[in-house]
Amino acid sequence: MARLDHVITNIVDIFQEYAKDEGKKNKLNKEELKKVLQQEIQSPELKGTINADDIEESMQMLDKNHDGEVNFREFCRCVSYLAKCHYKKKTGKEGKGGKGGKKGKGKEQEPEQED
Ligand SMILES: [Ca+2]
Ligand SMILES: [Ca+2]
Repeated sequence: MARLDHVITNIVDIFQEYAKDEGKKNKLNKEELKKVLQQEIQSPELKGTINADDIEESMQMLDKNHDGEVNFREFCRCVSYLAKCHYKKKTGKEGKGGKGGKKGKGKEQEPEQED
């Protein structure tokens, strides 16, 4: 499989796998979100960006339509947010948080329209 095929398939698979665990099958509740973050993110850099230990805060950050759960659209935002953080770090552009790891979590929220 080509790399982007792989990435996209993975995003969908991961979401579905965790979302179907309990409650609504097409949404991640707090527990499900926590599991995803704990199990599917290993890099310390990304873990620092969205913290599974502070699940309330992560949920608030991701739950744009305030229904208390993360739907697929919100999950995609989460993934793209992580990708952007990684990109910034790699290129050293913007949010000059680079060099020597452990910086506070990047809290800048983009202005985004509500759903
Ligand atoms: Ca669910
Ligand atoms: Ca939501």
